[in-house]
Amino acid sequence: MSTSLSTLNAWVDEVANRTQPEDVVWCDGSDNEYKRFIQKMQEAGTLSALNSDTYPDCYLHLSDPSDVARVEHLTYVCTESEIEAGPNNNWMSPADGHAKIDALFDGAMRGRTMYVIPYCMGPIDSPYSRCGVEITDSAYVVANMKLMTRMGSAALQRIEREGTFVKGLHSTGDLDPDRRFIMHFPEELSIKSIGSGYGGNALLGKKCHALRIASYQAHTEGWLAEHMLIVGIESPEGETHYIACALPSACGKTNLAMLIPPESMSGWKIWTLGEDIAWLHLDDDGQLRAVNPESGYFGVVPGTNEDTNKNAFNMIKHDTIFTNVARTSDNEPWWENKKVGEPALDWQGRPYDPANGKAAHPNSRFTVAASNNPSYSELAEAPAGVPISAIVFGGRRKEVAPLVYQAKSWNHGVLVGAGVASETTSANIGEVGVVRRDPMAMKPFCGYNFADYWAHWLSFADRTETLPGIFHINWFRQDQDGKFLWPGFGENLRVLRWIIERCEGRIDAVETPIGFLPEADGINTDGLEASDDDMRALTTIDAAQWQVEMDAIGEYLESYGDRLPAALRAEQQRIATDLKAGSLEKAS
Ligand code: OXD
Ligand code: MN
Repeated sequence: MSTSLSTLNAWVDEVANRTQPEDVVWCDGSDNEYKRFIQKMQEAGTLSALNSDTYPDCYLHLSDPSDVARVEHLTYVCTESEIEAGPNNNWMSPADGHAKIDALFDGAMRGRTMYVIPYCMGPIDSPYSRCGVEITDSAYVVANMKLMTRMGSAALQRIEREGTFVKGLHSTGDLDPDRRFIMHFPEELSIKSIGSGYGGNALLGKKCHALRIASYQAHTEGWLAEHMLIVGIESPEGETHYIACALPSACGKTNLAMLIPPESMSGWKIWTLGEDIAWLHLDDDGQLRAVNPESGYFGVVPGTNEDTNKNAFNMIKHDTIFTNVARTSDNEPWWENKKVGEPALDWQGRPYDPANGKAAHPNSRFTVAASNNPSYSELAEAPAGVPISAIVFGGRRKEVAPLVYQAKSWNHGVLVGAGVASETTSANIGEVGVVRRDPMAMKPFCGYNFADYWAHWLSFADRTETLPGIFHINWFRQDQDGKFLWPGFGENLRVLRWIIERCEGRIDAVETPIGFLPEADGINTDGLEASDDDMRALTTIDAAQWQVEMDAIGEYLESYGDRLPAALRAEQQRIATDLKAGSLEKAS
């Protein structure tokens, strides 16, 4: 296979000249091709089959121990002017970026095969979808791209028709962290990544294309590329609402996207459209609609068990690639909190010894096609996407943020998103457990200046009168003894139900300066262990704590200087002033 598109051929030739591969393979995306890659990796020793009785067609890949997560400090946005990338990104000029990384690509594929992967982000015939081509020297990347994207011949046909595509060049290089860079050139719609074979650093369709490049593109074209799950919630009456929810990495997006209704809500159904990324567009009637650009999941494994996420637990029992999990003596994958089995070998392939730390790496992952998910929504393939009733932001906060609240207006909701903060987790390299600002859960993923991004969000209010309500959730509140106040997981549906009822204007709420909170009996707690005191702590705010929080948000926003939209500053000041005037509560 090659292509009739001369610009694509020319780019493939140019890359081959620079990287000097032994051969070039164009990927067609077929199931047979996937099987050949799996076979080839097993022969090369980079993939091993897991227990074929209990985990049919499941495989394990162990990465280099220095290459286990996204590397935000080595990730750059290379725009002509530094201010366009903004203080939220590492910046290099395009000239310097290309010079630095091209030198590393010189001869990088010598003795290796170079794979050309045409892919489509989003349903293959959706006007909202965008295509790309990834060139890589990693067969593991090709196999993952097959599960995560619509890759191969159909994507190539669309690329040939449209003539435009995002260029993604990837090589594992020598895996030396000192020669590892992930660079984005949004003005050229191109990505260059070297030195890592892991996840978001290497599967370029995901964070690099569908978030960093796409957010930049969305800004110029009038849509939004967001770090959001998309889930359909069907009531016992058969009415389905779709919500898009942004949570920072490893805060439970996968669990929420495939939630299992608790026994107390047995007539309800959950339909998963996406668990990491949403592309949001206004349709001709001014309705916000979402598509998931991906077609598979790259999810955190530890903690997945029959109780926390039965759907995910079952979904990864077949046709799954595991990365950096442990193994049992009968060759099943194992991870912390799996609740069955014992580790025999750890994530580095060594006999398990607790003295070496956890058996599975905390950021170990599964890669699986979305259609494996028992709650997969057929509408995930719908070219027009789904209408969004509510946008939900959230974070991992042991204090301050209540269980749920609703913004008073779109502009207020943009402030709620801009003020998102969360305790860090192992999904990225760096200290774990410190609170960091992560606006719209996009801190590592927004391909341009956050101040311009917030202005873009605010501009949607000028384009339609039917925007969804905006909410904030926090499943992670703790009491003084460190106990979680809310049971989480399936019980989170109780909170989603409150959100839907608010969207439909069916229930009242308590108005506070930070937004609308549930009334005392607003959230159904029948059958829950949560005491009245716990519920009060979860659904009220502490005015003094919130004054500190609002000041912190104000200070953070001001770090964006003159570009900060005045409307956002006005929202922050309004709330800070109301809080200082006393925590007024009134029913609404
Ligand atoms: C992810 C992340 O891998 O957000 O989805 O880090
Ligand atoms: Mn993510």
